[in-house]
Amino acid sequence: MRHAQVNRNTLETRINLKVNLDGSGKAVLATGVPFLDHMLDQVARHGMIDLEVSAEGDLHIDAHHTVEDIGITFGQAFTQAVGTKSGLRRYGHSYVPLDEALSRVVIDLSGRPGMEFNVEFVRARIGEFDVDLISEFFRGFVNHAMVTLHIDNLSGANAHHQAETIFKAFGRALRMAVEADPRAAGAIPSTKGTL
Ligand SMILES: [Mn+2]
Repeated sequence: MRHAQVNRNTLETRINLKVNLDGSGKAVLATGVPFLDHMLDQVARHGMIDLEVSAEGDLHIDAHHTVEDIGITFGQAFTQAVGTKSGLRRYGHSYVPLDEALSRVVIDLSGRPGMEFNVEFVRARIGEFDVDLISEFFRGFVNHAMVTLHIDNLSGANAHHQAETIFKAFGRALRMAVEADPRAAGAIPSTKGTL
């Protein structure tokens, strides 16, 4: 089982996160940000990973620190859980539609943080949730998971749908990238011999 637990405490947030990359899609989420819980539930379900997140953040200011720091903590736990990446597929991609919305997410467990985020949300807020925080979440993840992540929203007329297709496609791309490649015979998937 590839799993990890990270506790991350700052003056802004206290986060406890557990991830199991070989899970069954079970999520236990109490981030204090209901829309983020809804999105992380998609990552777990469609990524077939088990995810437990509890957070106490400075929500009296806004959700910024909490969302960003959960991305960071998830990235740290992911790095631990994925280990040397030997025998893995390394690359993952997915297209996910939801009615009129369509997003594509492509991931490379490259060992180098990099993000291309091409998303124009049709609204600034989804309920109480500020859509700017979605890129903050992924940037936090990318910087600590040390992955290359391309996120493109290709269509959408509803911001909730746009967000949901992004998180679902992210989960599915992640699942593909961390899957064992039965033909790789445990080799590191790089001609450099390291990732
Ligand atoms: Mn929804």
